[in-house]
Amino acid sequence: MKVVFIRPSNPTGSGYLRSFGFLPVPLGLLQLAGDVKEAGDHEVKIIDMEADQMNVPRVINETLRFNPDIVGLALHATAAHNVSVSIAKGIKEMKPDVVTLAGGHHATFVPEEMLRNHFDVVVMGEGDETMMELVNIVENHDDLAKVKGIVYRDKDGTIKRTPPRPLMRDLDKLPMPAFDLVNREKYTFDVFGKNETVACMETSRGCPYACEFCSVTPTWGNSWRNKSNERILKELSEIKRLGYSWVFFTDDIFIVQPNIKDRMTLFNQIIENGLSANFIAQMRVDITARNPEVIKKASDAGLRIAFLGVESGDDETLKKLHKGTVTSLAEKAVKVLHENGVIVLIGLILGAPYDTFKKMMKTIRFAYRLSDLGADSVQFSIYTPLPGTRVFVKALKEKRLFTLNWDYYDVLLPVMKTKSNPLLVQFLQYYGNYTFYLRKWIRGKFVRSKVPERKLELLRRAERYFAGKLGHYVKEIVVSLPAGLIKTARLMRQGTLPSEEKLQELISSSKVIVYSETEEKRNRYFSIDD
Ligand code: B12
Ligand code: SF4
Repeated sequence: MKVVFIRPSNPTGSGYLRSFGFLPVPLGLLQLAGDVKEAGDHEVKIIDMEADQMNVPRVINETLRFNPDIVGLALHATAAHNVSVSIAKGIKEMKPDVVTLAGGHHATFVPEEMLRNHFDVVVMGEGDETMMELVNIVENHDDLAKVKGIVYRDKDGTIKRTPPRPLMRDLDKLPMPAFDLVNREKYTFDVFGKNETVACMETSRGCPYACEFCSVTPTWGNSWRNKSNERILKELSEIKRLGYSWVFFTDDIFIVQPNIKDRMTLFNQIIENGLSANFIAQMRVDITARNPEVIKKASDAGLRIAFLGVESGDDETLKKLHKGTVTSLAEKAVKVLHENGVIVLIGLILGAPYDTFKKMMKTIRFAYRLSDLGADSVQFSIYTPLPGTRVFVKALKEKRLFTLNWDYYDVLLPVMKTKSNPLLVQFLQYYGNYTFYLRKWIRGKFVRSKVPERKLELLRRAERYFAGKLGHYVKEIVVSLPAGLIKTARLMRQGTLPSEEKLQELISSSKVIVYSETEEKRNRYFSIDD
């Protein structure tokens, strides 16, 4: 079989690429390619729309040139929905016998919509074992009903769901990701220099928490699984051999309570085996704040950037978000990371249904406070009800959504009615982002004597990059902000509501927690705050 996997880009592209020149390898697709190769004698190609700055016709042409039997698109990001549909449509028109597949966080929760729009099969949640089976079933013209964990269109046109596939218990059984299918030089991290390249690696899957806005828990279940340290070291040495200078650990939470001891061992083993690289990881503030010795060891092993999901500067809001942390822990976490020479990127959310102007300003001021404690960079996102989450179901039931055009669900535009005016939320998002850096610059905190040496060197490199991008930032403020405000104002006026039938379909597809086998567990997850 000939299989093409595609990473689509969304209309606004990746915010990280625009701001930091950060584009990591498409790990999900490399993993799936590894899976397919393990499943049999199949040929695989990866097309990365983002890395190659491709438009839809070029993606279609390039796909067809390979003459594939199966084409799979990764729909993590909700905002990549429409682009993916256009790609599938173009491919199907030219080659109707191709089997089109969709997978990833978004596709999992809107399978009917995908199947009505030029996709033949949607793979729910974890795709590895499903993909290994699927490729052979398609090759043998066998019955799709035999494959667990998919939604597909039957020959008579009806939509069928097969029983859920249990999660893989042993992640060490995963084949190695097929890094040979991509060109390292395309995966860059320009903020630190032109030759910096970024690989991705997952050491675990899932998250034991259940923040109300996040689609990770519904996608992977409320469970957390990890690879053994031996397997992690094997993958790391392969990545090092390939010459990547940065490794982005894609784990939702890189250190969770049950694996603290294992992580300490891992960091020691990385040091002993000379496998240190520049590491980037996503962390919880509570675990970081409470385990400074682990952070020190992580930094010694190579942790250079930590993304902290701080979310809010208001404790009451954090409670409502079901974050399970408090602001004092965020302060401590930033300090611990900073003191250990780690660059700190903080993520904050504005525009939750219960956010008021006062609370949002409190969050912005909290970002300043964290900046004074050592936070280096900020990302203000707009609270977005993503398919699969309970806030999406709630917003649908309460008819709060302005639009179901997925292009707008890029976490940068307000898409629902809340207590605050969406235009204000959007303005504050820009205001928060830009004043954070302006303030830093004016106060001269960017490069200062108290910054640990490990971090200072990277910050100096970043400074040069940002200086070169001043034009881009001015354009963002002068062009993107007014354009965004106009777009939002139009959306608010339209306020298109889906038909009752569509509404019910979205609610029931979104309420499927892929790996929560019992009805009772599912109901418990969705009844929080109902
Ligand atoms: C790495 C990462 C990025 C990277 C690279 C993204 C990429 N497309 O490869 C960067 C930094 C560029 C990025 C950008 C963005 N991201 Co991001 N990102 C992640 C992250 C942390 C890890 C993804 C990953 O590599 N996982 C490991 C691999 C092995 O798993 P996987 O990719 O999920 O694949 C498995 C299954 O999902 C499934 N599968 C996936 N695709 C397919 C396709 C087929 C055909 C099949 C059969 C199966 C299948 O099988 C795979 C193997 O089991 C996830 C969170 C997470 N932990 O998943 C967020 C996440 C995917 N990102 C998210 C968001 C919002 C964004 C941005 C919109 C942010 C922004 N405003 O800029 C952009 C969108 C960019 C884009 N065009 O896609 C959200 C998506 C939520 C949503 N429904 O929209 C997530 C879930 C984070 C979150 N908790 O909210 N992201
Ligand atoms: S936001 Fe982070 S901690 Fe919360 S559920 Fe998602 S991945 Fe887990």
